Amino acid sequence: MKKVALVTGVTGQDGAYLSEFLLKKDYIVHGIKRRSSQFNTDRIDHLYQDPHEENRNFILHYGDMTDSTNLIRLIQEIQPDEIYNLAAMSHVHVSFETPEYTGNADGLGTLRILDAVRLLGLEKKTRIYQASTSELYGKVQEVPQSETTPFYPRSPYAVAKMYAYWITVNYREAYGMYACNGILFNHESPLRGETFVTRKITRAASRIALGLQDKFYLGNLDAQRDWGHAKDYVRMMWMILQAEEAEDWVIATGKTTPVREFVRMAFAEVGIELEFRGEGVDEKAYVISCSNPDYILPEGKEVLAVDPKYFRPTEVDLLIGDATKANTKLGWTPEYNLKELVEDMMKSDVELMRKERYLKEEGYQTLNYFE
Ligand code: NDP
Ligand code: GDR
Repeated sequence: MKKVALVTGVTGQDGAYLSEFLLKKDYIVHGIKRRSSQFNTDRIDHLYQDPHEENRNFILHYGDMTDSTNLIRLIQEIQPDEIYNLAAMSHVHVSFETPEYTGNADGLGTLRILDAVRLLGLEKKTRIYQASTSELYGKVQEVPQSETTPFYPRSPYAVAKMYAYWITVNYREAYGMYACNGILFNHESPLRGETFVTRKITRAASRIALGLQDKFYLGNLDAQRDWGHAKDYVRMMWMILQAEEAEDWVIATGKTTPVREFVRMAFAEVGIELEFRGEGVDEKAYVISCSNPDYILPEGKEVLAVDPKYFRPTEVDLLIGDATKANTKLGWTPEYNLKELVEDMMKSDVELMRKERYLKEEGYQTLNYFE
């Protein structure tokens, strides 16, 4: 019998990589997508199977984390062996603008999944993975951060995820359910949403190199993140649910890097060396050399400035994870280092932007948003 997985947030970065991973492991994968006014399935279109085909192993359903009856019905129909709860309003800055919705989808949404499994009597059948986050650590209490580090969330997103974390632990303890938190540190990829900082940087670096854009703006360049590759992290989600005991796990690379350094590394991939001058809101980055003949930028050109609108009301300054438990108990180690991650993202974005430049040259309207 094939194992059956249900993936919420299937249209997101992790949902796409996880679905690919599970399909390779011969699972039947059900995904929950939201009804939006346009298709939002770009990341999983290559997995799509016509609903008229027989014996499909990738099946999409409409649903929403704010709709209990929908979730109960889907879980009843699908009877999953494993649920990966990845759906969330996942942008930390946006959560300050939509705090109530974020609490509903990210916090209560997790309760809805857990309670549906309990109500349907699937406690002993269905294993649940909850997408917890290093944002729980928030204001620095300890470095590096491990499973025993106290939480101090610093955004409506992180507070909602803290509820989700504890309700997962509570359902495990109260009802003997196999429910686990993966406390994942930042993970990125060519599929990363365009408004998270790494993708914003790799898109802008590619666009600037190809002459599609003059400069770009970021917020806090001093923030430090422990960045890994999403492909390595979805593998670990699956490993977590195969472990004998249901537990909570930190997944991280153990190395941290400032946003400024990520910018430098991205531009270096297209042969552009940058120098940062000024401090705080006056900090800017300038081209000091351009070694790639395909991308000619004049020396001294300003390519990056700080815009305080990207500052958060409360910031998380430093994240660095200690994944010793996952390394030793589950044998997990990441395959990608930061340099390889930046290379992968830049390669993909340069290719995308070449297409965009071609379309623009042919007179077509292209998508320009930089939030
Ligand atoms: P994305 O933002 O790329 O994807 C989020 C997914 O959730 C999308 O499929 C989105 O659908 C869906 N979604 C949002 N709101 C709802 C809702 N109300 N009902 C149903 N679906 C909804 O996130 P990632 O793939 O990067 O992250 C996956 C999970 O892991 C998230 O929970 C995130 O908070 C968490 N996480 C991520 C980390 C990271 O570094 N990437 C680190 C730690 C945790 P749509 O496509 O329609 O918008
Ligand atoms: P984060 O990721 O908040 O860590 O949450 P993001 O890439 O948004 O920010 C990382 C850091 O970069 C700083 N920054 C900017 N961020 C954005 N988005 N845009 C900017 O212009 C900018 N300039 C500087 C931020 O202030 C921050 O310090 C991600 C999400 O995937 C969450 O869902 C997940 O839980 C955590 O990672 C772990």
